[in-house]
Amino acid sequence: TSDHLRHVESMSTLPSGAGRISRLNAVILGDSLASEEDDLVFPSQAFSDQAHVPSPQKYLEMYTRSIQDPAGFWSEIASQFYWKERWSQQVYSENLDIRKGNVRIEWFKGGVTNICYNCLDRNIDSGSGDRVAIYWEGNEPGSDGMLTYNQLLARVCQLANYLKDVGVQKGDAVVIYLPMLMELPIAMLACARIGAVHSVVFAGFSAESLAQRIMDCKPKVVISCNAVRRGSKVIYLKEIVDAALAESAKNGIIIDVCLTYENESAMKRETTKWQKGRDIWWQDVVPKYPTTCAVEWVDAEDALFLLYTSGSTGKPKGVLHTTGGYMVYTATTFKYAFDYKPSDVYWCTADCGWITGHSYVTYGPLLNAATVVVYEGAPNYPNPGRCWEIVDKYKVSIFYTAPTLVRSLMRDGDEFVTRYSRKSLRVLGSVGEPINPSAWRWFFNIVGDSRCPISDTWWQTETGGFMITPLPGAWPQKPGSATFPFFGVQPVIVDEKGAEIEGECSGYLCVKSSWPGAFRTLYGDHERYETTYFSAFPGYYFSGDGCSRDKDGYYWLTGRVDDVINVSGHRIGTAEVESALVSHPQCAEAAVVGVEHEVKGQGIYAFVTLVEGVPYSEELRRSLIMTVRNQIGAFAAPDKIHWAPALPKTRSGKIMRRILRKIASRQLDELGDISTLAEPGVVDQLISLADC
Ligand code: 6R9
Repeated sequence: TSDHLRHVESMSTLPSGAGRISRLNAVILGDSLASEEDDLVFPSQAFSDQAHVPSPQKYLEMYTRSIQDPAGFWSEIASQFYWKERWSQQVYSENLDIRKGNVRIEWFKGGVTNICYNCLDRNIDSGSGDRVAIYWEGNEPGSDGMLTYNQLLARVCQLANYLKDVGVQKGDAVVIYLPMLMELPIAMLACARIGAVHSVVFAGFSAESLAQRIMDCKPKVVISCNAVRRGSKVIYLKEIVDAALAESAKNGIIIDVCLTYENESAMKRETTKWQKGRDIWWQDVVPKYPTTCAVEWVDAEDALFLLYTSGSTGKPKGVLHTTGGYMVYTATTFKYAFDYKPSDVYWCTADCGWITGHSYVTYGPLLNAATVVVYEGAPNYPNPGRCWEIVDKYKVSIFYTAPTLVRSLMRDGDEFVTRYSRKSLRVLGSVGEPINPSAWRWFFNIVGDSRCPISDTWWQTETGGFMITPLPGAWPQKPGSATFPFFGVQPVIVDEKGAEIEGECSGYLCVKSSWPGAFRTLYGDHERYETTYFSAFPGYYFSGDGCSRDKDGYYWLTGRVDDVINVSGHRIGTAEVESALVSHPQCAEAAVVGVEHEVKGQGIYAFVTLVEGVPYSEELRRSLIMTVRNQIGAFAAPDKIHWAPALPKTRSGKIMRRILRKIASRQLDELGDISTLAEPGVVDQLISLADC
């Protein structure tokens, strides 16, 4: 059927690999190998023997079935969940081709279920009630807590009852602006239980960003807390919420209920500013409600959540995921990509404010009755050994994180790692950006003691779950490659004209046909959904990423090909940063590009033209950066402001970002053809100001 299948068929004849790890060490010691691509790292025989998918042959068998008979493959898996009513005859229906009408994806339509019920009640009914659902670790070493599945259900039900009582109904939006407290997954699950649509906003976003999201989805209730400790800092979240609610009220969106958790360790309620009538302390009301709450049964295609993400243009997009397909997909990808077993303890360092926290802190793991570590604090606080201290404390066996953290810990030195045992670890994971081979090797050799496979999972907010990922027992890995597609996923690489390229190649990464976890629309803007994702290459979903495939069929992600920057695994649209900069009264024009950054992957590099007559100054630089922090959040602050008397533009007025990228990365001999510029002299001016 597909090109990929043919590749995989040839892969299944690879030699089986126990003992090949020594070859990896040879690379580190400096022996040169033909190329990075030839560097294979095999799982140990013992690992493969116990794995869900123990061999390339088994992968091939399951993958082939998933492509040839998606309906059969996925409905068998879906049957393991509880459905109040089974889905209709037709397991899925889709149209991904805008030339044939509106883009539409539906899975398990007509099926009636509830994802909270499947995470909690179903697992409790099958004997997991006393299993630990969440180990919570506070920012300060020594502060911790835990909830069993029974206790988690009780907490979720209390909040669900409260939300119903204040008028939240099926289909209503609820905005959640919380740090990594247990209350964050509790709030998500409580919404899901009553059919409300949660929209979690990462608690690092500014008041303006929060307000923008509130105004877009118009929630019935906002759930937050007064403050949080992160590392040695205290962040006063309630002040940010107050400012956001004031801003949205100015625009006619009035929020009646702001449920606020008193995070005592960071701030006492007495010192928290309060708006009587609107603000309610969580602790004063929620515990009074019954610990059981009837489930709101929903259609598989009813909305589960909205999550805003950055695009290359305009304001953030509300990515909408529905219930049934997302449930089946997150649970299944979690199980296979991490080779999850009931004896595992799982820790994902992502915040629930991002998709990784939705799919792989909350839903995927809990659907598998897993024990999840939720960590409130900064990963290097009070020192760079904290992660491994936590791993040893809870006997974490699956550790899932981002390359940026790996690189930053790598810089801090091996001794912070090696002083801890880490012997509970058996699978490592990486997400958010391509992991460079040297970080991969450090993660593998030092953190994992050369015995834990790394699942480098490529996916997106839009895809709901893993798309290209190692299955750790099945495949030899190549450091830096996300390896092969997950079951049911048909990646294709296309050229500029949208023609599929076969074999060894590089181009734009697209996906053919749908998978259960795919997003269904952009909230309130289906047209933008179609134009952003389905019109560049008609017939395919376009990811926005570049990708190459090597001679063995391995996929290598090469980063965004649109105007999205990936800073520490966070997606930031250049347009958003530019619009924040130009809102500064002294900024006339701004152009933002990504540059390579040793720890963050990419850094934000901003070219700024000032209003006529305004002089450059250190103070102004700081004030411009402050403006971006206030409008988006600290994580989007530019790393560099480059004063630009003018920007290089074509005669039609288009900013030539290609040239700006080269200047930003100081590749001055690769500027290429600048003769099409309206004023070629601009380039020399910019170069002369590079280090001012
Ligand atoms: C899950 C998540 C999506 C973008 C995506 C790509 C990059 C994520 C990656 C990766 C290479 C990986 N990305 N995982 N690139 N290898 N394993 O991060 O979602 O925040 O929507 O970002 O992140 O560029 O397009 P999201």
